[in-house]
Amino acid sequence: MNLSTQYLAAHQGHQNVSVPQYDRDTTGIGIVHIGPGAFHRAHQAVYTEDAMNLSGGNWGICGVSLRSSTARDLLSQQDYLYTLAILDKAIRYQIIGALREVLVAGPQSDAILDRLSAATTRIVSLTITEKGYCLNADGALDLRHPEIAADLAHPQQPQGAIGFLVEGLRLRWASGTAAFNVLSCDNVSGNGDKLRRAVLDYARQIDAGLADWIAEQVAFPNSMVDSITPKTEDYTIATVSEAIGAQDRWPIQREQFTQWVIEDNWGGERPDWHRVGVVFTSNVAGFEKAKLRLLNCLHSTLAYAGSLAGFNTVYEAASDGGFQRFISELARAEIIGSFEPPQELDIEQYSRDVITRFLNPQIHHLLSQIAWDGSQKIQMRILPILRDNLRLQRSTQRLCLSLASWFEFICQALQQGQEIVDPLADSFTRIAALKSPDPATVVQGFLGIDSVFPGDLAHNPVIVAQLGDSLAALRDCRRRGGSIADVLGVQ
Ligand code: CS2
Repeated sequence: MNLSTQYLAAHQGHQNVSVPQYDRDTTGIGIVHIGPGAFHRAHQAVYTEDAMNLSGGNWGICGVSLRSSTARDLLSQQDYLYTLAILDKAIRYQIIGALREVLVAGPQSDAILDRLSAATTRIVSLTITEKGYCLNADGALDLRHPEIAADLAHPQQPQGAIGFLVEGLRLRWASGTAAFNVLSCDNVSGNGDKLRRAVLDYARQIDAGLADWIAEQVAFPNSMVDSITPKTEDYTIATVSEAIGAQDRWPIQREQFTQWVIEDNWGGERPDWHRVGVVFTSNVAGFEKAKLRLLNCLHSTLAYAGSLAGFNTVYEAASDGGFQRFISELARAEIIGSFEPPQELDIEQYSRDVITRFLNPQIHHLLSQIAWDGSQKIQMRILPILRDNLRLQRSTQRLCLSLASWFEFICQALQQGQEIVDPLADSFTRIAALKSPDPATVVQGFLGIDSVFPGDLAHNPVIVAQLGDSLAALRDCRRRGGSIADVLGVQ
């Protein structure tokens, strides 16, 4: 039996498989989500599902895929239902019905614009990853970015997220339809503020009046999102389909922990997210810094240093004594204290809880997945901490070792001709310095990438020296066949 609407009726009340409690057939679409990948389907869509289970409402989701048709091709065969497997001591399964359709940019761009301009659409949310914002190192829209330049040349046939947002809003402006609100759900600090600035910069290139209308009418709340969501693997499909008694072509697996903090600075309709655990607050910044710095920075550290040490998953790397001590020390000595945490957060406990989450044996989280897009992620996860620690005259040694492990990760991939998943992959191959045997030359090669490293860091003598020493130590360790724990300084 395939997972389908028919399955739901047969499984109402199944003890280990929960199903939608609202009538999907009479529930309208109220949200367009750009980037319906694993994280969206494990996080925002689940909060929306839970809100509709409790309070109903026309909050069905239209997913918009900008590049791949996989989500549509697989999920359309099962009425867009999918299983969320919550991997805790006891695994729990929830069939999610909130996603109602997926449209693919290009062949279905007209339908996407129809959905974006429909009055029934009140929220447009996004998980397009750091690179989807097309920002430069200063956090402003890069008007020369190929995607932005292409959309500005043909603004009514957009291909990118920013282009679709602005064209959708332009159509509403032109037809006198109220604006939708925009909710960024990416690991980008000040994600709503940055997206608002990018959308206004883009709109101003088209029509100043449109930009003014957007500035006045559209809210772009900041938000922090969190739930460890490893990508779906073949065994996930097999075990979930077995557990629910139906073939699910694309289930999602996730840890039990989930958190969504949204800035409470907007009116307009929204699902009853506040009734299902979403926190609305004026201080999102503290929560997002805690998460980006105490979870994502440690994730990236394990992704690069752990891969260099031969580990494959977060669990393997975090279970290694030397690595566990290093990331705990990194958090204690160089991350906690680099920012003002929310008053309601016990930051030391939060930091310990993050490492406990990394040690969940049920979660098979590949370091290679976390390693993607390093040139974008380090700008959100490592560089801001370096800047704050320099300003506060705090230690930066461990952070530089983390950053140097990314350098070495890229250098080894270049040497071995391995695929590098990063928007700057081609640029790396063209920077001769990255192939140098001299660590200081390699460091200069990376720091010279001005779309990643702003001048204040790239020319800071302390940072340059610490990066050079760290890279030299990593390479010396590799030459000696030693343990990277020696380099991490914690046996
Ligand atoms: C991870 C994040 O892939 C990555 O870069 O660090 O996806 C991480 O799993 C989530 O932010 C956790 O909320």
